[in-house]
Parts: sequence; structure tokens; C-alpha cells
Amino acid sequence: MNNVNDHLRTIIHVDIDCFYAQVEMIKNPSLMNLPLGIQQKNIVVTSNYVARQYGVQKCMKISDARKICSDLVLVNGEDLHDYRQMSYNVTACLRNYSDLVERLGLDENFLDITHLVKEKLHSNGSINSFGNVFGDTSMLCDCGCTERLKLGSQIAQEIRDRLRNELGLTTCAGIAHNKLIAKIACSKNKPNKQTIVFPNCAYELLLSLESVANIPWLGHVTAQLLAQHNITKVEELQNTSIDLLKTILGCDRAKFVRDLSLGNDLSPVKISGKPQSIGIEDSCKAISIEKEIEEKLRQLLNRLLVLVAEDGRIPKTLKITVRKYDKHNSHLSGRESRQCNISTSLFNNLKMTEVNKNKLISIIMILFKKIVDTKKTFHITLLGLSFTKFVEKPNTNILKKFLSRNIEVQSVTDFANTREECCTPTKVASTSYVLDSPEFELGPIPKRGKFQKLGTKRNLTNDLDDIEAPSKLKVAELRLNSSDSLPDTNHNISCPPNVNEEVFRELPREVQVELWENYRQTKDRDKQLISRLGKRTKTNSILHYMIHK
Ligand code: DGT
Ligand code: MG
Repeated sequence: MNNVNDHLRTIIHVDIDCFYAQVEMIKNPSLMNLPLGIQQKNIVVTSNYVARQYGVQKCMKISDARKICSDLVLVNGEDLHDYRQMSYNVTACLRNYSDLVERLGLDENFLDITHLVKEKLHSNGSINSFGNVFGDTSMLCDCGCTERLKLGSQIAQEIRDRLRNELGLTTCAGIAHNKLIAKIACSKNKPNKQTIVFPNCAYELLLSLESVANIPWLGHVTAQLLAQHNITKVEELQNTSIDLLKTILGCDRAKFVRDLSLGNDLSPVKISGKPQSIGIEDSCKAISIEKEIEEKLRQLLNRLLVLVAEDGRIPKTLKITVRKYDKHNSHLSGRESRQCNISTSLFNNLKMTEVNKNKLISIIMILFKKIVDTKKTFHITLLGLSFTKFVEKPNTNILKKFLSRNIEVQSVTDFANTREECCTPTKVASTSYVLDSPEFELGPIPKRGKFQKLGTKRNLTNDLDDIEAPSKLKVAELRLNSSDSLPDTNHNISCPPNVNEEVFRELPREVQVELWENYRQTKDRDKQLISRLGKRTKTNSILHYMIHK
């Protein structure tokens, strides 16, 4: 059952305690000792641990929560902005310890710290584990995994202390040789605790789960299929023959599920990149009128377009998901999806026009009608929209292109401004990290862009539209018309007066050329104006942006 070659990695799973509630308590510390619930519609999506002592649980109805805790303070948590930003900060902080950080939803991260452990192992004498240890440890493996995981638990403690000190968050962690065991371990002792599971205790850990439905990644539908064959306990799943599992689940799925039930998981920690899809969905009381469906979808689309705009890429595919209510068998009221390609030109403008929005709504309604026959009676209890297959926005202007790289950084450092010193990664990763959460999106790790050295507090994003950068054509035209020829490619371009020379030298040559031309253009224009008006006028240009004030 237990192959020592599978013990080589050290994985940490980090989960933030009562995530949305903690963010709200950080924003408003007076909530700290009060029972707090985070409300989305009529549901408490999470509660702080004070409220949990009263029995207020995740996904409880507001009315039920109030019955058991009359003092419950409710904060609306429908705007995910602050949660997303805190989530990015956590991931940025974790990347100090490994490049291999994988996000799962907004509040979970996997870290593969195998390399860090290897580096530290030599410099360590005897190693003590930190936090809780799961299971019977009288027969531990001697392949070296025990020391590695103990060291991993020290690193996990260090990481959690740092998250606490720098971001004010308490977290739980699981330390194990694979992602599955680390994730289950993490949930074993909560809140603000960590748990280590040695490979020989993995089997025992799986058996400690209440039912197969609690096995991560097994999935709701698989759990239902297994339940139809009276397989509900993990032990029953472990003892079911692989042939029967194949009959129930199909060949590949059967093997995957069998491995999960035994605690085997070779899946790597994948560096999160930008999400492959961005979507949102809303469950609702049964809707049976087409007009109401369209209205609901329009609301969803508006929210989704905000997320897509934040992401910055252009989607090529649109998908709708619908759940129909089947009154004869509510368990089988499954979801159905339809998708189609959409024109990227719909996203040409900075802000989507109403005309384009209406075009999208028409497409969405066509897709909807492919799933639901609106001429017959229908009851819809969930609607979802998502965009997939993204392409990067084309950059037309070389200067804008150069700036946009820094703007991307700016958008991330904005939220990290106050925390940048605490979370500046020791290794600057070139890969952007991501999320597979529907709400999610991410940008690159904060790093010091060239423009930060300009020492200006002006906001690049807002200034971009003000910049009067000459187009390439215009530069060529200026060159032709200019009496001062540009230095050839082998020579340095002169730094315009009053521009910080050090910064100027760091800019790409094309940008230096644009700046130089811009300066000369301004100078020529000023000269003409001076001669015409007899006084100096002010022009709006990138030069002014660069000039020391
Ligand atoms: P924990 O980890 O048990 O201390 O508590 P949380 O609140 O961190 O719960 P978790 O890790 O399952 O989920 C992270 C956040 O995601 C949570 O703060 C609120 C949100 N969330 C969780 N479950 C749901 C859900 O069913 N619906 C919605 N809309 N949000 C949810
Ligand atoms: Mg959590």
C-alpha cells in the first residue's frame, strides 16, 4: 500500500480561519469579540468562531442563525473585493517559501516545500515537530520522510506566524507527503492550529472521515452514485472491488476514486496562473418566467463583466449553466451547460457598451433556450455565466505597452501598498499565480517596477489616457521634418532636460526615442507659441510626467 517513493515530497496546505469574517474583523476590530455572521442574500456564508460557539454554522439561513444567536451581528459579504485582495496578499506571502504555490478557492493554498526542506535538512540536528500529530506514530517510516515532515511542520509554523504578524490572519495548516493528505490533515484541528500526518498514518486518516462525501475531490455526483450501491463509508469504498467500482464509475474514475480512498495522490502542486475561466452563479427560488430569467442573467452578466475587466484579458467563449428543478426527484435536478464562441470585438472598448451588452444577452438567451423549452412550464433554481478561453488584449502603442506592464504591477501593489514591505517576495517569480475559484483572478507578484523609481505618487492607470505619446507614425514624421536628426541606434539618445537621467537610461530605446521626440515637439510648439503669443504655455505630455517637480 505504501510506496516510499511516494514519500519524497513535503506539502503544506494552508486554510484561512473563518475567512470572510476575519477580513471584516480586521477592517473593524470592534467586531472581534462579537458573534459575527457574513451575509450573502438570506444565508450566513461564514461566521466567526464566537458565533460558532452559539452553533451558527456556514451556510445557515439568517432566520435560523438569529434564532440560536439573537446577538448575532451581520455584515454583508456580497462584495468580494476585499476578500480577493486579502487572498492575493496571502498567496504573495506564501511565495516567499516556494515558487510552487497553488491556490484553491480564495482561502486555501498548497505549497510544495520539498526543496526548502532539502536545503534546511543538512543544517539541522535533531528535529522536533510543531503542532498536532495525527494517528498512531509508533511505527513510523524510516525512509527519511519523518524528519522531512517534522521540518515541514516547523516551516508551516513559521509561515503561519508570519501571516498572523503581517496580515493579521489566523490560519490552519496540514503537513503531509501529498496534497490529499495535507488537505484532510489541515481540517483535523481548527482554528489556528496545524496538523502533521506521516505517510503510515494516511490510511487511518482516511478512515477517520465521516463518509466518502468528505473525501476531497471525490465529488458530489460520485458520492451519490456510490450511495446508490450502499457505499457511504470510506472503509466500504476501500473494500469494494475495483471491478465493481469500474462498473459504477467507469474505468478511469474508478482508479482515481480508489486511490483517493487509500490516501494516494501523486498530483503535483501546480503554480497557479491566470484562471482558465471566470464565472459566477446564483441559486434562486424557482423562476418560471422568461422575462425574469433574462433579468437575472443581465444582473449576472453585469457582475461578471466587472470581474473580466479586472482580469484584463478578452474571453472567446461564453457558457451558461442552468439548474432545472425536478419536483419528482430534487436530488436529480442536475445542472446543464451550453457554450458558444463569441466575438472578441465585443470587448474592444475599455467599458462594454450597452449595445454589446445586449448582443451578449441575446446570445445568452439563445443558449438558455437550448437547455430549456420555454414554451413548456419550467422552474429554474440556479443560473450561472462564465467566460473561458482568454486572449490577451492587444497593445497598440509601444509606450502604452511598456507602461501597461508596470500598470499591471501597480494594480497589485495598490492593494499591497501597506503590506509590501512585509510581503515582498525574496524570489521574484515571473509566473503569475492564480485561482480556480470562479470569483478569482490574479495579477503578477508585486515587484518594483521601473516606474516606482520615478518617485511619483501619480496613478499610472489614471494617467495613461492623459499621456500624449506620439504614435510610431508621428515619430517617423517628426524625424523627417526635424532639423535635428536622431542619434543612430549605436548612440545614446540625449536625455531631455529636467528628466531624471538615471531613470531615462533604464527605459527601452523606443521609449527614449518617444520621449526625446516628445520633448522636441513640445519645445518647437512652445517656441512657436512664444513667438505668437509672446509667453510660454504649458502642454500636457509624458514629459511633464517625467519632469522633477
Ligand atoms: P473555516 O475554514 O472553517 O474556519 O471557515 P471559512 O469561513 O474559512 O470557510 P471555508 O474555508 O470553507 O470558505 C472560505 C470562505 O468562502 C468563507 O469565509 C466564506 C466563503 N464560503 C464558504 N462556503 C460558501 C458557500 O457555500 N457559499 C458562498 N457563497 N460562500 C462560501
Ligand atoms: Mg477557511
